[in-house]
Amino acid sequence: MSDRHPTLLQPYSERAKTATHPLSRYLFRLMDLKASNLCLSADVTTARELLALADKVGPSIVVLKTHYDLISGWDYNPQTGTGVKLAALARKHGFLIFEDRKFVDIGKTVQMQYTAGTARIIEWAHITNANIDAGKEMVRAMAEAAANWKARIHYEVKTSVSVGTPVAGQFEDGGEENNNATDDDRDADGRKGSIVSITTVTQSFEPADSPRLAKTNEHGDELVFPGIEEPPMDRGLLLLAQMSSKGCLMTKDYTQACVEAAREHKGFVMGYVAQEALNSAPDDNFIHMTPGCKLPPPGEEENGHVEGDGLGQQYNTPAKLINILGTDIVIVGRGIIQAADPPSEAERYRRKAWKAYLSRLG
Ligand code: BMP
Repeated sequence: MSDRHPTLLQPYSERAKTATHPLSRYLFRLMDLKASNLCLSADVTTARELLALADKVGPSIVVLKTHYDLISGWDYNPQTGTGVKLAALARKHGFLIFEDRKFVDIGKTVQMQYTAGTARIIEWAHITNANIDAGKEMVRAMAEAAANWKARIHYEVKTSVSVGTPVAGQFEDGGEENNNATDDDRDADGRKGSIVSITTVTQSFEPADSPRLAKTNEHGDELVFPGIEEPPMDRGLLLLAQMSSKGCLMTKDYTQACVEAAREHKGFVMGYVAQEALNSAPDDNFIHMTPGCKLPPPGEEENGHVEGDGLGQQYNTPAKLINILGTDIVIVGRGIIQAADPPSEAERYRRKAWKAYLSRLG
């Protein structure tokens, strides 16, 4: 870590002005507005629990991190499913959604995993992350997929359904729909052959007039967090530069390759999942999100040692991560989820992490 990098002493409101990525600029402003540098890692087991937790803890956080693949009952419906409901809660409480997917594969495969398939992650997650062991080209592939997606969602698909009697041409040339059967095509009852009617789906593209994705969500669609506009439609990537787990095999060279990839793709890479600040070039202003964070129980020495989880996870306190190691957002899972009262525990984490940031500013 470069101890003296200027970003370590800059308020988030200042960093909002110079960050390259539109979503980073937005996130820094949101952090300043909510006085929060807390991300909840919502590692619960059902979609119902996920949504309830997001609604309760939403006021304390700026980012909610998901692992959609450990949630049972995840509803994949792109109009009404779990991603859409989560997006509505994100608007209501003012937080960004970060799907901790840790993409790693050849470029073509990650493009498809990111934008398509069952989960269509790009549609509901503002942020995702990548392990770039597969090489830096993967980042370019994801950036390209995100740019194409953004260009496409400036238009929304308008679907209209009509029921009518088919004419022969519809089956033969597969071309334009035509429900206006002529008298010649019909028998006395207005039917053509043995086919009575057909449902025709017509799709046209219309400009979307709002940056919202979830126009069709009935619950809470109108609720928007006050004090800041909705986030930009840009998607952002965090590079998994360092991990919190014991014996992690990510080398210094790998971390350095992440730093280079971030600089090469500033328009898409917001920053890192890392254990320390990695900004070192004069104009670096990447954001650092850090898992492996836990507080000692209330009443115990605030900066005392925190035991790992026995499965390789290692923990540091918000004070150490933010104030000493210079990261920006702490990611907390079980420290909050397993507390007797998660919303008040989230508030305790928010206060401690924010205090550590203020101490860093001096
Ligand atoms: P917890 O606070 O309960 O230990 O959860 C940490 C979360 O952060 C988990 O979702 C885990 O997958 C994630 N994570 C991590 O712990 N260390 C890393 O280096 C990277 C992660 O994404």
